[in-house]
Amino acid sequence: MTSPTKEDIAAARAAVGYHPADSNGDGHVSKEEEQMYLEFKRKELEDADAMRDAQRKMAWFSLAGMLLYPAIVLIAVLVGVDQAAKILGDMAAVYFVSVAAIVAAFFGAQAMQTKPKK
Ligand SMILES: [Ca+2]
Repeated sequence: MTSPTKEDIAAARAAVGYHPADSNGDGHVSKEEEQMYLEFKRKELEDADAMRDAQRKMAWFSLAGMLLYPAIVLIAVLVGVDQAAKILGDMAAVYFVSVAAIVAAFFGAQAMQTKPKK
């Protein structure tokens, strides 16, 4: 077999489509295009990382609120603000379901993302 000629490479590239870094579509990745592409990729990764951090923080915050809720009710009773304790008690049902939904959505999304893609 002979080594691929320039025409072969061009044909292969045409079949696959342009390289994603080749933003002006001239079939050649220049230095600027390469840098732009790498910068874009880096930003993408940073965004994904920031999103994961935000979601994790939210899940932890929700869980902490859920665990501290009874303690807050207890404190309200002990301090003697009965009205606050009563309102917190009335809110509890809605609150727990909402927080459970947030946490479930977080772990569900995590599970879906970590599942290997076929
Ligand atoms: Ca180009």
